[in-house]
Amino acid sequence: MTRHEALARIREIVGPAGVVDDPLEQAGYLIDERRLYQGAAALVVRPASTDEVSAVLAVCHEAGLAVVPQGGNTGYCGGATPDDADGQVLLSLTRLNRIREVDPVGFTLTVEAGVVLARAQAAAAEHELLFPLSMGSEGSCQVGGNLATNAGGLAVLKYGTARELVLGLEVVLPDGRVLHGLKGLRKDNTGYDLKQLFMGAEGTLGVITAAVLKLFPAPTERQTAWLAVADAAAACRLLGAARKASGDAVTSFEYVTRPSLALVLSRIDGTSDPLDSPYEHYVLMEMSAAGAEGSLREIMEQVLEDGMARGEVLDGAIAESGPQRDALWKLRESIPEAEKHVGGAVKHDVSVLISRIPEYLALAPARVQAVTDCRLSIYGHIGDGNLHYNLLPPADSDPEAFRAHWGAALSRAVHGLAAELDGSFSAEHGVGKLKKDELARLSDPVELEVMRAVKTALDPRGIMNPGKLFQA
Ligand code: FAD
Ligand code: 2HG
Ligand code: ZN
Repeated sequence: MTRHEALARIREIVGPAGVVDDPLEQAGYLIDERRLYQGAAALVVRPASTDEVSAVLAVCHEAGLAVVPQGGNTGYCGGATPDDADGQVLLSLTRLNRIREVDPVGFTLTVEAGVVLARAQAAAAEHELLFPLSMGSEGSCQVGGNLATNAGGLAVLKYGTARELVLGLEVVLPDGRVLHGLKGLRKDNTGYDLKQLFMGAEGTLGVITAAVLKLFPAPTERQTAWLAVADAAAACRLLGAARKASGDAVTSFEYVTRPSLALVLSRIDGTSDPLDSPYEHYVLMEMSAAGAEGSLREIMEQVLEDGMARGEVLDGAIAESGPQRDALWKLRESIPEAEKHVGGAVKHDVSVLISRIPEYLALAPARVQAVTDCRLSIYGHIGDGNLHYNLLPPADSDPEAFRAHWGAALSRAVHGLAAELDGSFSAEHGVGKLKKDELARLSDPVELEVMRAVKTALDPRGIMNPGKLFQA
């Protein structure tokens, strides 16, 4: 089948509603969230069912046409953007957006890949249940994209990353065959756990079309506190104490440094410092529980009092209402937007053992300043050992020139230190195009060989998202 014939056949499969021809409409699919990559496509298709995805992939497989899956296009590593050679098929999952089933007895939710994360959360909430995956992009990212990147976010400490929330997966393989894995069993030891291969694979092994997700009782009480802490080591100790004292009710434990908070306060409307004086280190701690009305408040207060007595907590404010809680979360969740206002951010997403966070933070400034002068914006999910060690251009420099000139060397320094401390250079955002050289540089060679073997076994023609994850 020629390329021309294949593209015509794909048009027939999805029909006119399944093709985006208008250049203006196409544009949004061809550039990534961070505006780091601009691509082109032979065709932008939006199949409406698993059968259509399967038929499209069968044609692409036969014709040797590359396929780039795309969910909400909020990814940070350019994984959902085609290359600029005009030869790849951009396959958007947006129309696979049905909630297939909520099972309030088994606590599961079956959704198609294109369901926006916030909609999946709302579908669970209708049954007084919780789908706990949560992140700043939840209004646009899709469940399929979350699973393909094994997303993290704001409640990993309690509920795990995306892959830990999945009981079953439906996947279209590169040749069009469908792996029907939606039984949703809690126990099933019948050989390899194949679904795990596709989560975190960033679209390089197949297209996720649906998933059975785990639900939990919806919390009936939340306590949220904004705390000034002595330093990162104090924050880590406080985390352990809070987990023990609350019977593991700590759902989020987010670290924010003063420069990141200052950015938010100066750039984001409607924000204000909850504390009277400025401090260098903050923690946003949230505890939540189902069915234990009233008791968490006392526990939170006791944890803060004990933390103050040990000198870990310097000051703090506990939210007294829903709006106050939202205001505290806005301070944390607006940091990426505030960084966007500055421009030129060289962003990182490293992880180390929680106990090594202080060591990482002590060593990193000298490593980056040895590359070039820059401003630090450090925050992240320290409850998961995950830091966003973001570097901003000096006040007087051109943001884009800063990133273009220094970005790669700064990232090598930040990632290299994570590797030295036995950590990861990509904790939750994935690899995509942006970090594939780092995967080659920093991964164990045996690990890489096994990954390539899996890739070759499942996608022998290399049509799934080429140029992502692996160097050519
Ligand atoms: P896309 O960007 O469309 O795609 C991401 C990758 O998955 C690509 O490689 C793509 O090819 C592949 N893919 C997409 N759908 C499928 C599918 N159905 N089958 C196979 N492959 C597929 N991430 C976090 O982990 N934690 C955070 O806290 C967080 N906060 C964020 C806050 C903001 C403001 C923004 C803009 C982003 C944030 N992100 C965060 C990054 C991003 O939202 C996540 O990586 C998210 O999981 C991507 O989902 P998506 O649907 O947008 O995927
Ligand atoms: C977050 O934790 C996201 O807010 C985005 O993962 C981090 O923008 C960033 O660097
Ligand atoms: Zn994050």
